Amino acid sequence: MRLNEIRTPASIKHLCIEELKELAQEMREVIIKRVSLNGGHLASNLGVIELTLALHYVFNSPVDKIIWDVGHQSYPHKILTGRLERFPTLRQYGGLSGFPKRDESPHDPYGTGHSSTSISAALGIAEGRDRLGRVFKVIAVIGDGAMTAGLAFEGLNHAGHLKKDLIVVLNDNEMSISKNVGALSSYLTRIMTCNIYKKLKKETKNFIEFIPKVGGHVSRIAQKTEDTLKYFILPGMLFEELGFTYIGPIDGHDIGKLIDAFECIQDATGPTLVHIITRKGKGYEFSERYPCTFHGIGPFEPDTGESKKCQSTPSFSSLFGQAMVELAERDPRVIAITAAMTEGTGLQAFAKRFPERFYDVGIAEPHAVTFAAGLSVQGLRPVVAVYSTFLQRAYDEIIHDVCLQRLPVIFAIDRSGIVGEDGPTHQGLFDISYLRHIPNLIIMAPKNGFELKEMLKLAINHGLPSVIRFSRDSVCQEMEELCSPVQYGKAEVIMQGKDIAFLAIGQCVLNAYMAAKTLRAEGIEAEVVNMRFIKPLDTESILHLVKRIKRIITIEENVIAGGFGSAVLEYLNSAGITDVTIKTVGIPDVFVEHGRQDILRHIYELDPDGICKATTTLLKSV
Ligand SMILES: Cc1ncc(C[n+]2csc(CCOP(=O)(O)OP(=O)(O)O)c2C)c(N)n1
Repeated sequence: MRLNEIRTPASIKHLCIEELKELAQEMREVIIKRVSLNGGHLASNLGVIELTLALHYVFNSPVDKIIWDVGHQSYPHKILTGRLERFPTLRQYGGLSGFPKRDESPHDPYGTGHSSTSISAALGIAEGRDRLGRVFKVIAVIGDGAMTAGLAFEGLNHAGHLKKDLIVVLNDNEMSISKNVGALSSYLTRIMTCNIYKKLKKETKNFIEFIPKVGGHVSRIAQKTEDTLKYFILPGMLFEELGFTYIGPIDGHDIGKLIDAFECIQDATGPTLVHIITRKGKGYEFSERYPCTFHGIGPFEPDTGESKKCQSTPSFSSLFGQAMVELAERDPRVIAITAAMTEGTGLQAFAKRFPERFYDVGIAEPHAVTFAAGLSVQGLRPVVAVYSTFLQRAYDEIIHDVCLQRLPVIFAIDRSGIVGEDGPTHQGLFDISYLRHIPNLIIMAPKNGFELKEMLKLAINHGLPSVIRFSRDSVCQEMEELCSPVQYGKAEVIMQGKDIAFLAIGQCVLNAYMAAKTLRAEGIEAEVVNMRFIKPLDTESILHLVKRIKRIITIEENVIAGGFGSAVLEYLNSAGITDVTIKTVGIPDVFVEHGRQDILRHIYELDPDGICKATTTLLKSV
């Protein structure tokens, strides 16, 4: 059977192992080709092809619910659940999402994108099922990286207590994006290499025969040996103690073994954890060799694995990484912290140069923040490098552990604004709104690499909780050339004008500047102000400005509600200034879908065209 004949997962149920293996090969080719064209999460998907086939072979989606943690590894699942034809549109605007999405298919019972939600969600679904007397299976598939988060442990803890019928598949490839870290990761490695396991594996044809509580003949054998086994076999004791029946480790690329395991446990009672071992990037030499590079990748040449992107100017992330190394050379108090995003946040060079001052805490953003707070109590200057969307997890820690105590923790918030193809779970469009109202916090946004470094310096020296917010983009050469000293709480005028003023922050300064240049050719003189500080707002400059210019457009890549534009409006209102017309350009009250950044910026009128249009409308209206 060919892949394109599969309309529903039920079609694979009559296939033999050999046919499933052929299908696996075909799925690999389809995924490699598509990701090489569209970009996406390659290595994680290649690692779960056999698992996905085995799950769909044994369980009956969509009646049975499969929840993919993070969801970045759901491409094989999408292909098997009727989305092969749409697969060429993967991650493109209007096309298939790169993550499971409830409104995309009934086979996606739960949307994911952020890590470590699957166990809690699966437990909730299982509890809801039982309350309503429904009958189906619930399976959460979670990676060893995602398992490092507190949320995953909270789910395990509660599952062991509720004792619901629930299957957790732990997909262990020893990798998060980069090498997995932490005590749990070491524990899982010990399970894999455990001598007792090896011995047992040799002595028994099939380890699954020893699984306790699985019914029938197998169950009887298992029951007898359960007590001895439980305390004899070290693997999985941690999970057993948490109330799970532990099964594994199982070779996650052996479809036959996976099917046997799932068939054995499908009617098991209580929570069951199936521990499978996979290889990240399996079946494509470049992703096997460089799983981290191929975790999430832009378009590449499939024959060579070479990236197709020719980046002429550096990204904000890499400039941040450079600045961190330079500042740490001079100031021994500087510490870098990441929650499993060393590469994404540009911290590789720092990690190499200062391994003893670098912490990858695992996918544990709340812990990263409170850990930083603790370090700062000792007089250190921890910099938490984190994506805007993932910092959402640590809201209370920012307030309670950092700002309330006025601790000098610095947040380097990367991927602020529109991030593009990863879609609504990853857009960084809320940070200004979830941070601006917190007392004691300074919030800055650089327009170029120079300002980014100056702001970092300022934050380190100032000793107050500080945020530096920057986007996923590369810096623009034209902006790089505009460098004036960064002064605390002060804005910078980069183009004088008289008809209208653009108050912009961060990356938006570039588009405001481009729009102002276009408008100038049409005889409209716009003043472009790089606000630099969202908090404290440069009210003095705004006050001066509104005496000269009565029309203002604020521009930000953030939701309008509670954002930077709101801060300007709040100020003008509190100052009793009523003779100024203001338009706030930003994201309305919607979740921004996936698609290229330029397409999304155009749709939300955040590009130079959109700003010109807003200008013309505003000038006409008054
Ligand atoms: C809360 C949160 N923080 C960070 C990320 C970024 N992220 C995506 S996948 C991933 C690693 C996941 O590792 P694992 O669960 O082992 O899956 P694998 O890719 O190895 O299959 C990380 C850190 C995220 N999605 N959510």
